[in-house]
Amino acid sequence: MTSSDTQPDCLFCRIVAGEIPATVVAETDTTVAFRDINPHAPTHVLVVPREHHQDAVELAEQSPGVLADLFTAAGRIAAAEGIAADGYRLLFNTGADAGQTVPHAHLHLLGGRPLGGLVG
Ligand code: D5M
Repeated sequence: MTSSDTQPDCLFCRIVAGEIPATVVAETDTTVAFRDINPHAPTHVLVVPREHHQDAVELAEQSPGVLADLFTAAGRIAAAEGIAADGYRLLFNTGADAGQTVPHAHLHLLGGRPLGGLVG
């Protein structure tokens, strides 16, 4: 799949466009962050690029500055959520074996409890 600004059938493109409701916690020119509908931690926010890219690697190849923007946004949200001092997890699932279910790059921000080891 190649990227474009938006994909009409993409769930997260539709959330970015305001066509599907979500609990948005932060927005920038390049990113939108909203609460995960199936949270795995007290804070579980998805930070997504406004542009459509199917995964983090494609985003890195095509818009590295926007990839950096996702991390900057996540750090600000962690601070706003009050979890920055205790720590939090940032992760991208990439592809089917990782459990990526939405083919629009999204950075998971998880925190608010001890998260344990990396492998689930
Ligand atoms: O993560 C995809 C995540 O997207 C998963 O944790 C559920 C979440 N999700 C799915 N639909 C919605 C809506 N409509 N709002 C908010 N969050 C949503 P993955 O890494 O692809 O497994």
